[in-house]
Parts: sequence; structure tokens; C-alpha cells
Amino acid sequence: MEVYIDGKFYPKNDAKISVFDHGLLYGDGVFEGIRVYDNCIFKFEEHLERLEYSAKGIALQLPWSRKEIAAATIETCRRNGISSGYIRLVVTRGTGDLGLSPRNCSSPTIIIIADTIKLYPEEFYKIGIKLITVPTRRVNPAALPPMIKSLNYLNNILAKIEALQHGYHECLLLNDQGYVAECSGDNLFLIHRGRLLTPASYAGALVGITRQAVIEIAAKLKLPVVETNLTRYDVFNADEAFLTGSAAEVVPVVELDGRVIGTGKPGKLTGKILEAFRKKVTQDGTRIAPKKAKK
Ligand code: PXG
Repeated sequence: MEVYIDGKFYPKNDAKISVFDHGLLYGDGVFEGIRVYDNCIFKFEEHLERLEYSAKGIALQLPWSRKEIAAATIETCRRNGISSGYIRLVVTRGTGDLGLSPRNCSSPTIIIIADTIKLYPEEFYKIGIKLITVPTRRVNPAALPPMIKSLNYLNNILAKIEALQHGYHECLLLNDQGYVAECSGDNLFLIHRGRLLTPASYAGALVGITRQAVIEIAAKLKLPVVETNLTRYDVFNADEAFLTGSAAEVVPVVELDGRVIGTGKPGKLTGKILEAFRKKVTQDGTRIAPKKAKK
């Protein structure tokens, strides 16, 4: 494997950055997790735009154009022979002195990894996942806007640890008002009486790219989508539920806190959405290799 760092490629074991990088010292940086499906980088422009927005959100001026970042990303996929996989694009504040001030950091560092990923066991997509609500609350949007995909993931990691300690792969995080925010690394959707319900970003949810893709699919399927405050009560009484994320894709949810959701099996509409999603991923994005001509 070769990793891209600041314009050069390094073998995996030599891909290193300074211990004085503020990305490490303070979690000062932003990132994207992007899927590649059959030589198509899914929603690539949307990911690059979110990276720019995240960077602006932390007052980090990207010294590279979107075109330059895109070209480096595509080159990283090519070099690693990744036609289907996962891209981790990381921008840190760069190397500086000790002390919080980003002013003593010379220039941002960009890292691009192209690899494969498997987040959940295959059976979850068929039988669904069970969730638990964790005590850790999603950080208040006024403290750290959830739209910023920052390198500060401790809030999510603490929640994940609590889930794992109880034998669960994923958990539900509530915000400090007690409303549903999202999962540790995925967005949550409910289906109730034919409508899709999902928390708004200001309730503590990342504006997920997969979430957005599902909203587009819902429009095509003529399913109304409502961004609204939700409680655990709404999850318990939903007809169906599912998670979305670039790494997770679309995962049916069948239980929360030991209470069965709907029939306890992946829902019909969830299945339709998952099917439409699988079609969309190779249509909706940036090609990194020409499609082979049909014989
Ligand atoms: N919420 C959070 C907190 C996330 O981190 C999502 C929702 C889903 O967003 P997308 O845009 O992917 O549909 C995420 C996704 C990784 C990694 O290691 C990234 C995420 C989650 C878990 C692992 O790259 N981000």
C-alpha cells in the first residue's frame, strides 16, 4: 500500500507525520470517508465540498484547490489498485509548537489512504442490527457543530466503547435535550406510516452524504422525508428503522434497548431503499477509469 502525504507517496510503514502535528496533539483537523464502487467515487464532489465546509468551520484555509485534491485522490486509488474500497482523506492543521494556537502551524498536512473496509458483518444487512442507547450524550452543536467532520471523535468513541461493553456493535446517542442525535458513526432514519423521519443536523447529526443520498432516493420513491426532533419513544414505535453511512451503507435496525422495532425483521421499505442505494452507488459519482466497452 502507498499512502499520499503532502504531494508524495510513501509505503504504508513509512507513511508518517510529525508528533508535533496539531492533528495528533489536539485533534485539530478534518476528514472524509469516501466509498469507491466499481471505479466510481460515490458522491465525490459532495465529499470534497463537505471537506471544504469542515475546513472553513475550523478556520483552516485549504492551500489546495478542489481539483488538486480530487486528482491526488484519484491517483491514490490508481496506485493502490482500488476500484472498489474506501478512501480516507485527512487534513490536519499541520506541524506546530506546543500550545493550542493554530497560528504557529506552518501549513496544513494532507493524507490520503485508499484501502478496503468492512464495517459490519454481512448478516447485519440481512437480519438487521440491534442498538443500545448509551449514557454519553452527543456534544452540543453550540460547542462543536456536528456538521464539521473533525478529527475530534472522542465523543463518538466514548459512545462506541459503551456500546461494545454491552455487546453491541452500534449505539444511539441522544443530544443534551434527550432527543435522538445519531449513532456513533452513522445517521439514523425511522419509517412511520410511509414517511421517513430523521433528526436535523442541529439536533446533533452529521450531514451525512449517505443520508443525503437516501433523501434523494426517497424523493424518487415518492416517500416524504421529515427532519424532526425524535425521541426513543419514536424509535420504539417506528414501523422500520435503518442506519446510513459511507462505511456502513444502509443497515436495517430491528431493535433498540431490547425493544423490537416493527416486525423485528428488516422492513420492506428499507429493503427498497437499500436496493435503490445499491443501484445509485455506481451511477452517482466520479469515474476513475473508463467503463469497459460491452462486447
Ligand atoms: N455520523 C457520524 C458521526 C459519522 O462519523 C456519519 C454520520 C455518516 O456520514 P456519511 O457522510 O459517511 O454518510 C459518519 C461517517 C472512518 C469513519 O473511519 C467515518 C465515519 C464513521 C465511522 C468511521 O472513516 N463517518
